[in-house]
Amino acid sequence: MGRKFFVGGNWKCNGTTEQVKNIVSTLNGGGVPSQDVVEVVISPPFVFLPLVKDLLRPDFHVAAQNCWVKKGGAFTGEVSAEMLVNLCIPWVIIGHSERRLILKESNEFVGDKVAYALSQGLKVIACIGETLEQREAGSTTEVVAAQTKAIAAKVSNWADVVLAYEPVWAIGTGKVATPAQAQEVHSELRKWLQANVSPEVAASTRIIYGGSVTAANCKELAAQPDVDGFLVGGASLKPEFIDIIKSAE
Ligand code: G2H
Repeated sequence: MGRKFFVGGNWKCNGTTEQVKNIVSTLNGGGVPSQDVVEVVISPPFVFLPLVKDLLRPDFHVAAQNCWVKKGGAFTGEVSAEMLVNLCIPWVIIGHSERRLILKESNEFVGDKVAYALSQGLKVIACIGETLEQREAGSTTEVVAAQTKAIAAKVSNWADVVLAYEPVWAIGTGKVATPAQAQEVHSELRKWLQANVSPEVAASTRIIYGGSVTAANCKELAAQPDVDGFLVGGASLKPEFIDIIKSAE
């Protein structure tokens, strides 16, 4: 089974109502390949999710950038998976490095979150990736394997999981991984899934790349056999996001 190209736009903590309307209007006017060729998911901050969902073209979908690890209740400031389901938000990003590093989310906590979100019917973009220090120490494969293992330990159905490899040193820095660097890690991850989950899951799970993806570098990255799409931050707020979607072709 072929893996459909996947492009996510992670707006992070950016935007005003007016800016959101402008970005959505640009996206709605853009000519992109059909849904049979590429799956596009836009992830605005929580507060803008209903607005974006209402205004966005129907062939694009929306994602939250996080959700709580279990059923909602007395957890001030959190948003539960149930609430996202109630608002018909189909996707959620979990384990982004900004949450792992700044908010100290551990591998186990991320694994629990992925499992709970899936159990409620959400689809998950699960993020993994090594820091510069870890890459320079030669432990990239070990680090991403441990992050994936913590997810695999809690998840039995991978059909609704997209794995996003985002090297921390490439995030928002302008230092994109070379196509060969991305391919190497994606290939290692697929081998890990084959050996530790199943050959079917390894063959069908989309592994997307994130970290300073732009219109200028996306084509070469997309041409790598194990790069199944992108999670785009800064460039997803700009018209060039349309060109990144087009790299699916
Ligand atoms: C990585 C990426 C989006 P950027 O965080 O998830 O952001 O493209 O700005 O590096």
